[in-house]
Amino acid sequence: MGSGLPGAIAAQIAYPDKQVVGICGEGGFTMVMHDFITAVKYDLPIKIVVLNNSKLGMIKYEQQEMGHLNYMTDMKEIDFAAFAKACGGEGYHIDKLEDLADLLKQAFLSNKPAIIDVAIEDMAPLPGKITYEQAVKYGQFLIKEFFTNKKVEFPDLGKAMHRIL
Ligand SMILES: Cc1ncc(C[n+]2csc(CCOP(=O)(O)OP(=O)(O)O)c2C)c(N)n1
Ligand SMILES: [Mg+2]
Repeated sequence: MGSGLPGAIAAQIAYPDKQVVGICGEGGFTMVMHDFITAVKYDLPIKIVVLNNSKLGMIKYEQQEMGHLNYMTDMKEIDFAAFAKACGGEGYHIDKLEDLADLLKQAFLSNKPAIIDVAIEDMAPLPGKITYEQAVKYGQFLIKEFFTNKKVEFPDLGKAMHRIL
């Protein structure tokens, strides 16, 4: 985690004739985002795609799968496109699928370093196969969530079935 941006900078220096693209979650990106200034300083035309769900998604679902209530997994909404511009680079914000192709094209036609902040859905990552223990612990999370926060949100059982059977 946190290696996407510095990795992209290093790759662009090592391969100046290639187009380098870094893809990161917003949580990983915020660990190292100040490094974007380095890309601007050295005119590196890297494109960083930030998959932004405003949360530490993997950890959120790991906590649930272990039977815990969520703790400290929500991030504040951050305007990464504005940050990119403030650093002297280019910033794009995409929150509609219809805008994706056009804005990506715009970003790739430019020679400047760019951050492409893409809003993504909040979806549980795989395990491809859900084990019995994971299902029991997840049940504990649902019950805790109900008694503590008065919330009941069941996952899509149709989809989950495919991962149990
Ligand atoms: C250096 C480091 N710190 C912490 C972790 C544990 N960790 C794994 S995924 C994750 C959250 C990632 O959040 P984000 O980058 O927003 O991706 P998302 O899961 O939301 O797609 C954390 C804290 C790690 N893998 N590496
Ligand atoms: Mg995230």
